[in-house]
Amino acid sequence: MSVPTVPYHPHHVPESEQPLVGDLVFEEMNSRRSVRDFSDRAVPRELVETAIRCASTAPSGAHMQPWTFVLVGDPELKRRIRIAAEAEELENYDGGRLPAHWREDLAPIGTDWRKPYLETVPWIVVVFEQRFGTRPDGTRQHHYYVKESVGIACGMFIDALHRMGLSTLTHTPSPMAFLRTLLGRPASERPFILFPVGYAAEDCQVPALDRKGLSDVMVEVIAADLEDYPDSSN
Ligand code: IYR
Repeated sequence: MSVPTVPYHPHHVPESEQPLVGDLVFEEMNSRRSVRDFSDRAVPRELVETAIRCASTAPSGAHMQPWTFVLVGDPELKRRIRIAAEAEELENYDGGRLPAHWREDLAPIGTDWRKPYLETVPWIVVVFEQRFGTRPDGTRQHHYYVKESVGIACGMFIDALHRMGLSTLTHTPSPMAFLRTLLGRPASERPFILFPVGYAAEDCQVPALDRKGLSDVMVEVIAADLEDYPDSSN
């Protein structure tokens, strides 16, 4: 049984405008930064819902859409999340759970176990991966490429927030199992990333980082460069 098809109308950009559009998209995405200093300024719930709708347009294995976005605006629940996250991070940073090389790599970024922003922000969105689903008849539905699918959705969520003028941080207060119990999610779901969502604080500072350039992240490969490749034709 196959699904019916409908004509696809690709988002059209005239060829002459593509380079400019590309540059503008890059400028916008390159101006995004992860933020740890948030304002307590209110964010309408609809904006976060829109970002979640954007994220949920992501491609996914067999179109299973194996994600749940848990929205938290309740101050008491944000407080509980902060307390539990800080307990894990205290063990990471000061209890020796992070290996020395990891602590050294984080030192320039200046992070520590304290996560006050978890209470400052108007919203926390915790993205859960659904390891498997449940069909209406109660049987188990396989999910495929779950991490890839949820990772892509999270990237799109981050970009959607940024385009609306909001800020976030990809926070993984590892191990994150506490989020499943704290937020009452089923055993089929696993916390993937916790996103504090809000406006960046007015005096927000971010590390002066450079991004890798194109030549650092891209290689073009042609067959002629691969003479030694054990090809089946020779
Ligand atoms: N989850 C910890 C540690 C941490 C890890 C990495 I990799 C970072 O880029 C930043 C922090 C924390 O949030 O502090």
